[in-house]
Amino acid sequence: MPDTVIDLRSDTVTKPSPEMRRAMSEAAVGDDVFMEDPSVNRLQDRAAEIFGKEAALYVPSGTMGNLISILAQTERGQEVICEGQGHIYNYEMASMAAIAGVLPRVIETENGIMSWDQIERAIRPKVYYRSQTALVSLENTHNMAGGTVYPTELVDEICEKSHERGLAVHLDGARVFNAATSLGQDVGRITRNVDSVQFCLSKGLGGPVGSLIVGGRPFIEKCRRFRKMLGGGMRQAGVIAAAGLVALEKGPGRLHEDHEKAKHLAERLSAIPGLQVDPSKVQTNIVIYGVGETGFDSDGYLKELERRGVLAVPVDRGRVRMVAHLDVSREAVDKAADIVGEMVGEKVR
Ligand code: TLP
Repeated sequence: MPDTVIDLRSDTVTKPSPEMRRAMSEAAVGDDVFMEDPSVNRLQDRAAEIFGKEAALYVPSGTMGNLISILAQTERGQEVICEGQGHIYNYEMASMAAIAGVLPRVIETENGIMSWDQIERAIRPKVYYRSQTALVSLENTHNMAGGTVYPTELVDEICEKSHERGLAVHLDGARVFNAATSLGQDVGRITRNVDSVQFCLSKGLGGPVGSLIVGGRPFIEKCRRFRKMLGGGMRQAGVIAAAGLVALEKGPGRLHEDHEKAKHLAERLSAIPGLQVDPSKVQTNIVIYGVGETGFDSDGYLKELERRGVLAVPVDRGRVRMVAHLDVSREAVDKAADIVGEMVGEKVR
């Protein structure tokens, strides 16, 4: 493998900046299980303020944040409506079933965006011998559909109508700041009507560890108990929260750069014969494209690409994902596109 590797596997691969490292070394800390860590408290207060919600809770990962949000808003034997390509359904170790004891009621879509009509048809009738729908879970941006964005009016409609039916709405907002950037609206607006949000510091925002759950105060207090139950009560977590605070303050303002790099990457890839890429579908920092006509399957394509110094991940047998982030420059994106072009060209020829 060449000396320099261009890592487009995920926006999770970024390393903490010098400013984050400084904040970590200087962080005031305390025991967060006693709720006495000033840095964690500041991070939580700031998150709640930015989202315009009552309270927030720092959790070790997005996966735990989603599970806790489900645990706090469902009972065993109930159902959660979610999308078929969604993270919560495919990449979280079936935790909603294995730990929360709820059944995912899955809606398949092309682009990751569920309509109210689809959701309504998935709601169980209110009869005692049928499992009851408790929660609707949205993903914004939708990762494996290619970083797609929910129109805010649709989120509002889903929330209003779900609430009328007695259902809560959770948002897996791992990349909600990317959604807000793409929409040109602030995160508080686009999440105004959802009951709970999980967002990640460790993705596009560039933080090293953790996510926040944001919502009403009684909900967050319930989440705090479930976090402890799952072993997610951290002690002097201020050391990592301090870096998270830098990510929260500084990260959102530069996400448009990642979106530009992803769009540019998609445009470059679309000029390579054999790849199926539609740059007009790239709304944020994620590019998913087909490699089926190159003569490679995804695994073969990624292995050969890795040998040439570019990393990406598979989506399925015929599609791969590349993600633009803080630690990859526009020049690196161009270089990656050159390498893909050479590799595919040799194969197709
Ligand atoms: N996504 C990761 C992988 O797990 C696929 C990535 O590289 O994109 N919700 C969404 C929408 C996510 O994309 C992820 C991580 C999570 C939740 C989970 O966050 P973590 O990794 O902090 O548990």
